[in-house]
Amino acid sequence: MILHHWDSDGIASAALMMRMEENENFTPKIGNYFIDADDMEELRKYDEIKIVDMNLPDASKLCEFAKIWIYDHHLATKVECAQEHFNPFLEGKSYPSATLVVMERFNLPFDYIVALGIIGDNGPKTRQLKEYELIKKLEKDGIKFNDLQKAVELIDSSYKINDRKEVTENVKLVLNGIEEILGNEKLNRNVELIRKEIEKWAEKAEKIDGIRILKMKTDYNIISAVTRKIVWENGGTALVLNEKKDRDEIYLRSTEMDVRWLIETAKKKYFAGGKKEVMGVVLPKGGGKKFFEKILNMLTREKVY
Ligand SMILES: [Mn+2]
Repeated sequence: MILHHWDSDGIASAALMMRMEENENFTPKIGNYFIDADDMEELRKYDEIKIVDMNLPDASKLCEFAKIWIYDHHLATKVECAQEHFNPFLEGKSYPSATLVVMERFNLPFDYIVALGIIGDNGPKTRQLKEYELIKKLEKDGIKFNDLQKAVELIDSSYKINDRKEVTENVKLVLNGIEEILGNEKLNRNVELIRKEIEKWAEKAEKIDGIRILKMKTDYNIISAVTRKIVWENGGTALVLNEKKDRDEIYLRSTEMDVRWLIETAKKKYFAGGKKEVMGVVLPKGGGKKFFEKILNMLTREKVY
């Protein structure tokens, strides 16, 4: 069994594994960076699990019933019970994608699948990476950077519309080549739906005390894209709440302040992460509103503006 992240890098890394050895594949419930009880139940059926592009805090629990192998590039600490934990980060080296880790470990050639992982995790910043040279060399085989970017958008559309089954099916699609991905009608329809949904919500943002705020309700995984659109178009700070069927989400992005202190505050109670200019928080259903008001209060009361 190959257990992989739901984004392009995870799907492409699973595809590289699958090309070496036919296997089944599995992604955790979208949004869960851990194995919940249902997923654990399903995984218990397998006695060999290869984990790619995920740093699971509970990976060692899998060792109770399976042999595990891990190929990853996230910040991690060594999982001692694994047959192999290959992550250059354990030696202090940062890799731009898990596909590069799998490529290096198994002496694979640099191809479009490896490139999809890099572009998926790094977006337009890919142009600044040393691997960009290798991606440009793929052009002689008719594989253009623009097409790879478009393919990543199509592959990522499956998790954005929250379709877990489609995410796992995309692993085989990736193995069929770039043309197959670009020509996939379902994925192209997804991209259009997502674009409209992002637009619909982003224009509803209101400015209160210098902050653009938005409360939305969508099961699409687009809160980061909606927040980014609000900030890119207006500058400043945007705070967004999304109430989903099974959980609440809060996202904050700012061009004018360092939000890391807020991440630390959020981490005390919820699953939170981010960097200097962004924070994402996942909260239990119904818990979002109160914390949203609390953040808004802290931002305005502390007169950051
Ligand atoms: Mn990755």
